[in-house]
Amino acid sequence: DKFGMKEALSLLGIKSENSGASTGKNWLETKGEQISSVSPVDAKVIANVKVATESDYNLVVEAAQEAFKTWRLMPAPKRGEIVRQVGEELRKNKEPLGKLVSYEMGKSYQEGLGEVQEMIDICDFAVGLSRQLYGLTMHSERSLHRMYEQYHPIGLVGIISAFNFPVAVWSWNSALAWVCGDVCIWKPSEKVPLSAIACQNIVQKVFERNNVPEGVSNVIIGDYRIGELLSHDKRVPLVSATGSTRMGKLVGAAVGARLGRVLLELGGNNAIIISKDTDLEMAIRGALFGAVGTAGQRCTTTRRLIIHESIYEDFKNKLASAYTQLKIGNPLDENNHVGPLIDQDAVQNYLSAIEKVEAEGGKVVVEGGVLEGEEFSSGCYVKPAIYEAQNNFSIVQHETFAPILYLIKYGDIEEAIAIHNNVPQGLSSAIMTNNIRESELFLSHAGSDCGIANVNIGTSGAEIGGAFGGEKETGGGRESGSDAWKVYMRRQTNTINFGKDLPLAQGIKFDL
Ligand code: UN1
Repeated sequence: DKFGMKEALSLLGIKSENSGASTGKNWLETKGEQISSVSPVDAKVIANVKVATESDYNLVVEAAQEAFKTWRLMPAPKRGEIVRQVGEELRKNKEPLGKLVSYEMGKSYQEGLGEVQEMIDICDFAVGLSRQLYGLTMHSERSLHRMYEQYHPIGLVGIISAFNFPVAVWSWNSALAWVCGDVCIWKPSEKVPLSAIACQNIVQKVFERNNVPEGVSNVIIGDYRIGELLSHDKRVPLVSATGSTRMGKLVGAAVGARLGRVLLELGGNNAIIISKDTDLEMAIRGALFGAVGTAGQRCTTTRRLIIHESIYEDFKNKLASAYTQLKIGNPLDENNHVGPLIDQDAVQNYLSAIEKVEAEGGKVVVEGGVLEGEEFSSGCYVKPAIYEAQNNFSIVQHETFAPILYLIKYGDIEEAIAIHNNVPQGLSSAIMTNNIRESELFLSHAGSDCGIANVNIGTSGAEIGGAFGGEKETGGGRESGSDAWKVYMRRQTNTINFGKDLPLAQGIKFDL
């Protein structure tokens, strides 16, 4: 236990056997099967969880419905004050929670800490927001009338989160939803249940001090069946789902069929255009972190580099030599850059993508492979790989959640942008250039079609202050900063007559 994991688990209230459903202080006697959280770092069982059944799910939804009746009546700035305290509690728990995220998910400890920092930041953001949540005032066309709009809480918010950001993505949703007056039901990925249990325990400390009722923060652990229950449930007006495009299409269809609201944050196929007018050192660093950070398991991971032909060979060689410096191994050891993939299935997907790119005619630049030896005994450690490819290869059009980077050559900037946009996904994008014509074109309406477009920054590592999400098969949703809060509220237009007549709008006369 040289990384102090036992202590971290005990600080976070993780036991060896855990319940898979909670309404706050209350952890239910869940009736489902027992699952184990196995660390991809060393294949050890961290702890067990008894997952939730449909009847457990219903108990949670009923508690949430009850809680909403009182939570929505608390003034928003008071809810903000409670979220402020959640941020404080997260600051106190940053190291143990970052460590658990690193151990349970496999990302580096630094990235685990970074993820908790995103949670702290969104809490700060939500506190300020709690005194805003602005609607507009309009001028009525009728005399002695007033017209304005209000944002009211929408109700129960289902949050389906992915394994790769086990804690931050939930907090982007829950911190905003809470200040908006909503109550949350969180279905974390069953690959990382303990990180969710830890978050619930942290929040509960604050909620208990502030007499927040049971049912404002709920966790429900289980497989896709819990996601299906949430998606079909009319009692849940908003479902926010982060994960694969395949999952998002199912959630979107089910919620759409009942005309509920979705916030979808799905796959990316993010590229960086490397112009001939680029600062090579900066471009290499941006591409390197984007492609191998979190072992290629961010939705914002750089998957394609579109490189100008005049610098192509030079860039390729420099990047390949940077790859030889990468240290792969236990992510809790701060000397390592790249940890394991989440599980054996992910390793299989990685291997099959390599097979496919080779079969389609891709040329290897940096060879991949699964690492062997004692340090890698979980079988989840893979070498980041680089291939020269064509954008229209079917494997290049597809998001493989692993560190495989495709290099594509271009001639002029219009061609680069066309290649860039020619994928089904539209999350994050970047151009590395010192040429203002190119960068402005890239950011223009004829440029990148993604929800995020950066200049001289890689594709990953977005700040929480902006709206996060993307277009096309990425699902169209926006989470986190800017005015993303609006999706968690229902808008009401109010018109008030304070005169003695009843004039009709549009000048209609209706006299008896
Ligand atoms: C994700 O991979 O689902 O922009 C979220 C980033 C992080 C969030 C990624 N701030 O890379």
